[in-house]
Amino acid sequence: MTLLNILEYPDPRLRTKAESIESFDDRLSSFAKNMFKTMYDAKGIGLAATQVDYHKRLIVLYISDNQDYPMCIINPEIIKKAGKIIYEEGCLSVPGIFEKVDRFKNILVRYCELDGTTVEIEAEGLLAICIQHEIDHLNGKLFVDYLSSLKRSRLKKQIDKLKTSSSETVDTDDLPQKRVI
Ligand code: K1U
Ligand code: ZN
Repeated sequence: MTLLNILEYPDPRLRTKAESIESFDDRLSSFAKNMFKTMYDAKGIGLAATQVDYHKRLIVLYISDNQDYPMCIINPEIIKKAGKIIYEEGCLSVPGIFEKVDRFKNILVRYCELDGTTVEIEAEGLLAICIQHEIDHLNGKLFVDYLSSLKRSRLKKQIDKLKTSSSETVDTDDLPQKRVI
């Protein structure tokens, strides 16, 4: 299994609209395994293929308090939605930032499983929030797009600050090296 690289905001590749999956073969299963490994390693509860620069409609999820098994969701479609819920969301592509977003509370989702079977599930709470967040990724949308322009520009400064402070950590390769003679 391979650990995949997660793209970070504002990488323009995160804005790509993913295409439907047509072949349900061994290559797809092995890609899904790599997605699960990457999600677990990053301590996320979801991951969309777009985030690892693969522009096909596949999502992996593991929400332990809701659906106690890993889910691979291919070509998802929301066919019913109701209610409203506000939740402070995070995103593996926008590390360190958490913001409140409005979502539908209950959704009915139709999707394909890894073997190509079409299924429907009713989702609510965190599962519904996470599915909507991941479908947005497949459409090139990020949770920060829901924020006001003022909040977004504040966020941009916050991200730049986080990046500067992480690049200021001392690289020991730059220090004088002790030579044994
Ligand atoms: O798509 C992603 O970037 C994954 C994202 C999913 C998500 C979390 C919370 C609300 C909406 C969507 C994450 O897993 S962020 C990781 C995280 O910080 C978290 C983990 C458990 C519960 C809540 C947040
Ligand atoms: Zn995300």
